[in-house]
Amino acid sequence: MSKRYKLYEGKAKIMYEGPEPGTIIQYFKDDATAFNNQKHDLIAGKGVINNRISEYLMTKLTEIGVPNHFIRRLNMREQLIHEVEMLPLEVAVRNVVAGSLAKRFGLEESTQLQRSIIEYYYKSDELGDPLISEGHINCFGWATNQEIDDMIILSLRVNDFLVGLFLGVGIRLVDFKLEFGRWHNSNEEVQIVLADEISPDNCRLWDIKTNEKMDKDRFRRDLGGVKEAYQEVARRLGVLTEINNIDLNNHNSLSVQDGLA
Ligand code: AIR
Ligand code: ASP
Repeated sequence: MSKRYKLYEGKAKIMYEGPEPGTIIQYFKDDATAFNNQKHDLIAGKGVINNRISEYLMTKLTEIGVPNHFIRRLNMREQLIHEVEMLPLEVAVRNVVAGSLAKRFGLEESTQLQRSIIEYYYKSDELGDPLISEGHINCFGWATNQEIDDMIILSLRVNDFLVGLFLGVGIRLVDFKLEFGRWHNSNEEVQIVLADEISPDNCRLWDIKTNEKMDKDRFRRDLGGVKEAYQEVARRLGVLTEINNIDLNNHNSLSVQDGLA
């Protein structure tokens, strides 16, 4: 494989310079981290599964007009994306009480919320991603009020769409985290677009009948069966049908052209 320029390496992904200006290659690693990197492991095949799930969901979101950074999948672990200026924010959308919301307010997990809640976190490993308000975002110059409005509208549209999509395959979308970026589009305009990934790494997904967790909480809470749960999400969505359990361990960046993707 030819040498490529690595732009950035995160906990679960690596960004390489793309083939054309304004493009980036997003590589999905098998690394799983939680609690600010205190917990770390490799889940063989996780990157392959997340690449496919995120491709599927971003493509669907494009179809309903939610602007996002996804261009196309390149191979088992990589996708081509638009280069965007990432906002240093995590936007969490919650439909059901779980995780840090349950902890913060001493609430029982699994209580359905009367309306969806949007929360913002400042992305900073050193500070442990603190919860922030729109006031902080605006005052510290992380996004304008217009950009905050755009993120809210997009987040709620994504939520409505994904709740229905997952319900259709027997999964409750409890909560999830989105990240946004500024994209300088072809008309020289700057637009807020959805970026990063949407996968079981950043959604809480519970089986509708059994409430079994099918997401990264299996890793965070040492429940086991992480890869199997991610695979089941992929299977229900109808993606990654050609790959079986064993194959997943061996796939690196095999290209679509090799007929293996
Ligand atoms: N999330 C937040 N930071 C990183 C991730 N992946 C996601 C979680 C969960 C939602 O945001 O996976 O779906 C809310 O997380 P929490 O921990 O605030 O309850
Ligand atoms: N930012 C955290 C991490 O990946 C989120 C989590 O606990 O999953 O380390």
